[in-house]
Amino acid sequence: SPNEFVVPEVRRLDATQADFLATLDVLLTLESDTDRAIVERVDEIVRAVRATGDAAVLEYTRRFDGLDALAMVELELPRTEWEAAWRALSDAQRAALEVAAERIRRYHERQKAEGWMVEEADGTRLGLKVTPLDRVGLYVPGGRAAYPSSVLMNAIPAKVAGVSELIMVTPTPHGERNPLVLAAAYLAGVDRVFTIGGAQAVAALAYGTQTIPQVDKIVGPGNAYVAEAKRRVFGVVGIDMIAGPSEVLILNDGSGNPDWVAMDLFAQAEHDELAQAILVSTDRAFLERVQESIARLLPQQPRRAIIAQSLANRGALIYAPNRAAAIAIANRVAPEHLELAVEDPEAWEPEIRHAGAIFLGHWSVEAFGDYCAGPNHVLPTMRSARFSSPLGVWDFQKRTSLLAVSREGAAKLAPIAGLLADGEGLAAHAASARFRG
Ligand code: HSO
Ligand code: ZN
Repeated sequence: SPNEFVVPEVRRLDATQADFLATLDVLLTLESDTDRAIVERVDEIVRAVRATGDAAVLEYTRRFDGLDALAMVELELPRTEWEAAWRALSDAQRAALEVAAERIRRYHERQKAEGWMVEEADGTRLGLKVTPLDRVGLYVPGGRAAYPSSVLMNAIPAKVAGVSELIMVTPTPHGERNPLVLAAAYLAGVDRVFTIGGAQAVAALAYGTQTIPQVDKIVGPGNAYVAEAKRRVFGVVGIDMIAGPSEVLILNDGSGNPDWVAMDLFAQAEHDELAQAILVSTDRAFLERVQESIARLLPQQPRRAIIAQSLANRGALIYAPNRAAAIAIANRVAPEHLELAVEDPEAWEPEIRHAGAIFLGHWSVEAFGDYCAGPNHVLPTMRSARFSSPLGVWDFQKRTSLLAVSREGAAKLAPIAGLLADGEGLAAHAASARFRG
């Protein structure tokens, strides 16, 4: 009960202290050594699905999800059922999902890449052709980790890119379906839904079975088995990033409402015990006030146990002496979400180099980005914002080079290619080039 609940003391760090960076780095590190047992179990499942297809998927689904289907076709959920899930929602829920989907679609439309072609003086033309993927598999976890918002965030960019067939898989342990997930799939334009999950579903999508079509790429979050299965089939199919726990870093300059900031930290921390919520402020008094807000607001939170765990494990309230110091911390953390809870966010933003998404100003709360602002909520975690980007239309499009060399262009390129081929000792390359010269 809220009365017995003990509010955790969130660790306090000071960027002016000598050992600060070392302490910060320890806080950011998450031991992610893959469990050997999981690797072996997944390997076995993938091999079995590859060898016997539907039979293995049916057997694992019976064993792990307690679903007794005689044939795979029974595990395909007909469109009428997801349409029914959509119609069963309240008008308000349908309207909210519709607005969210529409905003996400409109934002992602702008990400569509166009091919191009340039012509040189001698008539040679060079270009790039952009093609959507043919078939994509979307994994949606079952149970409490299944977010309808994530269905929208994964499916809409795929559809905007022009993917022809989007196949969703989602486990329904003992037949227990998540109507909001099915409704979101209906709204987002998913093409087929199978009620299978785990490593067996990933393997089925990667290799195809008698019933499940083979896809070209698999996206979507999942548990440790699903993540390992995606890693295991990578190369046979493409995969999206393998997401770590969700993170937020909030930068503050002393302006704003400490209750808002505390709640933003909770919103991240409530995802799970390993989620990370960090506040950096250039104002020591503001840090005190946020600690007070935490103490007052946390006991009333339904997910207070998870929030408390996560804040105690990986949270921090950090004092930074000035804006430059605060921004240096942000760039080192390279957070999934960065909130600039400051008076003049436009002055801070240009200095930020590494973040999955930047939320500018006190009104731009992460929850808007999680659900309905428009940008994607699938973002690089675990400091990977240093080298990777949000999920986008680009993840569902691929590029092909185009070369159209004119007769005149060939005369120019033949001696160059010939000479370079000679240097590599590749005589057939040299000759085929010189034939055109
Ligand atoms: N914060 C999560 C997304 C999410 N939040 C879904 C609520 N539902 C990762 O960006
Ligand atoms: Zn969230």
